[in-house]
Amino acid sequence: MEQTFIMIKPDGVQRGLVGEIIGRFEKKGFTLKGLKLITVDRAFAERHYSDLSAKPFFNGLVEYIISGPVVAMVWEGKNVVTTGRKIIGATNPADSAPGTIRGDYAIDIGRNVIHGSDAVESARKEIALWFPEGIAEWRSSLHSWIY
Ligand code: RTP
Repeated sequence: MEQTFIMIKPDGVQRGLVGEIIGRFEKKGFTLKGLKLITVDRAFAERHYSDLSAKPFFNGLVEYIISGPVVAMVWEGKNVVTTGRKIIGATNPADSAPGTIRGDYAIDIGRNVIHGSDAVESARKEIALWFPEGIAEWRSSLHSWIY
């Protein structure tokens, strides 16, 4: 089953949006496979965003991500990468539709509350980076009500 890496950024944690965001993924029917509250250092944040190192906003982005604890998660389900990005909404909250997380809770691209992997391959890399200890194995009778 497909997995994605979802991170509630420091602004989302400080603003008390953790429960709301987890609830949206849970109620959709996705399965929570990894979860931790963690403050990362500069080297780790730079590694996570290494693809963006040439961007003019890179330093500000790294400062933002290391500014407080984040909630790192692995969610599992059919098409969870693409559907997760839809639940999150467009990168710039000015373009995010109402009903999406960023559309409902963010205003500025530099404080857009949440990250979600953009492809199955990047999800695999991000899960390996953030959860080197591995993720939960659990059986659920829920699946037969969703698939
Ligand atoms: P994310 O990785 O956080 O899910 O975001 P994304 O794929 O939707 O967007 P991406 O282009 O990968 O950018 C990563 C994060 O960088 C910040 N950003 N700031 N012009 C700016 O100031 C700017 N552009 C992007 C955002 O926090 C974005 O989520």
